[in-house]
Amino acid sequence: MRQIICITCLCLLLIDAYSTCYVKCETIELVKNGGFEDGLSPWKSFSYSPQLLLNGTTTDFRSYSGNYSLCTPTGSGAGGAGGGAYQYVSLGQASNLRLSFRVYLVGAAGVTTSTNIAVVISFYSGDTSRILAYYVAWSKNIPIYSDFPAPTVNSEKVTNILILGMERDRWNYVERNPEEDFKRAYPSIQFDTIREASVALIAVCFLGTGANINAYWDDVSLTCERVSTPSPTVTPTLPTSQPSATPEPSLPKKTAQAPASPPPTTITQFVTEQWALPIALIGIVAVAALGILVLRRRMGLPRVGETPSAKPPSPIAKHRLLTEHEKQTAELRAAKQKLTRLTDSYAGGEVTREAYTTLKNEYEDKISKLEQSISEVERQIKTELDLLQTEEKKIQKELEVLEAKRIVGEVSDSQYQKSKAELEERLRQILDRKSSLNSSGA
Ligand SMILES: [Ca+2]
Repeated sequence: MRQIICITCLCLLLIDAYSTCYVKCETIELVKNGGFEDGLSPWKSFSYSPQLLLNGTTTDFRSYSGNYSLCTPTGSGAGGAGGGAYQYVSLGQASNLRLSFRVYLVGAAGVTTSTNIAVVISFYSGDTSRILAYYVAWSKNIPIYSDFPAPTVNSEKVTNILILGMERDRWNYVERNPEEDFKRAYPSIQFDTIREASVALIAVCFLGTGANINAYWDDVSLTCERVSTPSPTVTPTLPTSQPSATPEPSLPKKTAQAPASPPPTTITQFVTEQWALPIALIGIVAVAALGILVLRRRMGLPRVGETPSAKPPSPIAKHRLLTEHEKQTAELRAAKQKLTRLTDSYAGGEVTREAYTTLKNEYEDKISKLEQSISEVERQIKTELDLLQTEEKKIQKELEVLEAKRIVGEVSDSQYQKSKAELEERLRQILDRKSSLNSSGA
């Protein structure tokens, strides 16, 4: 097994060493942690309304790849309630920008009555900024931010684009060329003067619908092509007859990772002939060591110097819906207590009839709204529990089928162990999710 890994690594490394030396353009991922497997970092989460905090959060409830995605939640609010997350990216001398992402829309897609869900890319050049807002759901008369034009209108600084064909309750894939969109939207601005950008994912609901219209995001990617240097480790020892490229004086400060211009072909050939083999050899040792390490981990063996230990169970975080349910139930209890006190005070002659009537109407109105809202949350909890129940049954069935396959010899022992571990892990996640929802009494 180790030999196979080493040979594979050697082949990959040789291909890599040669392609590094010859390929002059490389595709660079500008978004960090676009799959949300490393928590939120370096994304910054934000809440649309300071009154109702609904920051974007990572969740293991749903993911397209890996275990996590970003959930941009929405709430009920006439001024807009929702949230999201954003991160800044350094474009440098980028060309051929390509944006792609997966989005799972719960209950809203395309043109809606009250919900905006979008990826907003802001491009910065000096003091100016220009914005492309890619909507996957829009309420055509309500701008996503108060200083933006309505979705169906564009302004000097904001261009709104509705992405059609989105479907509810499934993962949608979106791919765009923001560079082309930018050039079309802002023909008077030279794209290559843009050096920085921010990518924001956001969902907002503008009415008190109480509907569950969250969005989940995964595999967010913004790539560009940049001219690559052959190999940074050998550059300093190259013959110095060719001066290294200097940045154009008109450009703003370059970031640390901004690459230099490619050396002439003669230098590339020199690097190939003189350095490819030593680089390949160093790489082989490193990658082979890594391969063995990965293999040991896959087989469940501890790292050298590491004592095997059982993974401590992570505490089960309370589900957002459950928190909301508890909060609203407490508010309802308080409102009912106040109404009882008011009625008693009126009966005892402490409160005038007029004050009693006014406050009574207010409390009754509040109680009625809270009761409606609570029953909506309970409905959502029930829906999620039903989904989890279905998924749990499915996995149980898959486990039974797997067991049968092992008995009849259709799967090898190692395949069986691997599949079983995967299924049990999925089952564990579902049970955790159920526990996080379960004390609601819904
Ligand atoms: Ca993910």
